[in-house]
Amino acid sequence: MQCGDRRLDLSRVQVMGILNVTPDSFSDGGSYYRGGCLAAEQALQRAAEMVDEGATIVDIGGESTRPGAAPVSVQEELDRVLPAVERIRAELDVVISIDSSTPEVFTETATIGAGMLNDVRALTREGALEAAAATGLPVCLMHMQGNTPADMQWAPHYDDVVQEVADFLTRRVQACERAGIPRERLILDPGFGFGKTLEHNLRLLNRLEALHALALPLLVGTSRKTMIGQALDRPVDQRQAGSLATAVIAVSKGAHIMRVHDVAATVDAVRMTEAVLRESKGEQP
Ligand code: 9MG
Repeated sequence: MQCGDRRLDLSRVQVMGILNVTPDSFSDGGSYYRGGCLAAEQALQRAAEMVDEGATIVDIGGESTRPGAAPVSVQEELDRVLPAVERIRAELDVVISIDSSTPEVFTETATIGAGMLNDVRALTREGALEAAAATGLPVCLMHMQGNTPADMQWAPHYDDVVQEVADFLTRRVQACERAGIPRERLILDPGFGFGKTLEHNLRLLNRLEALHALALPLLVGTSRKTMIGQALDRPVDQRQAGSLATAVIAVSKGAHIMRVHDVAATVDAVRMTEAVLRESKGEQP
């Protein structure tokens, strides 16, 4: 997949490292937001570590998607994200993904070298489809029940979670195509933890193959999420093993990109899973 001037080989699973540049970072063990240049330098350092560990994509987010997180103005989001994108773009050979739903952020970051857009709202904000189309970049469309991270965990309900997620993503793919974003530039994500109970998340992971019916690459983000805390009764700083287990399952069910905090451990888990899968197809280890 062409990501700006860099190419992503989706015939192997790619690991996307999470880089939050928000003051209330979710669970990466430390936010890279300290205001201005210092934040950008720290974001660069963390991104460099993740690239050394095998990440080929870094996902930079300036708006927290944690339930109940305070909304952020467009200017604030730009102020958080742009310096980090500039520094990482100048120093590292990595695809820069922009975790945002904001049209102005798509436009500005694309101008300075972002390689893909990752929108948890699947381009539903006003002007988002048009702005994303104009960047020419690939877009990850994620499913979320409820309109915002603030209200998504309010009694999530589905008659058939897998079917409803697939139907939503199908409608968003169609909306993208109508707006001039071709299928070749789309990646899909069931949105683990976004408006879903533990049971919904486990069902989606078990039935991930069902989303291959849409014939697009799949991105999966389960790293350190509440679903792992609930299944194992573990606080956020003790969820690495559970996260790796979900990565192995996702890869064995055909995920193309894993969005994670623990890059080195995930790369090993993913490569091992791929080796086993290759053997099952009679290929060289
Ligand atoms: C920003 N963000 C947080 N969780 C995510 C997930 O599961 N998928 C994607 N695409 N983005 C996410």
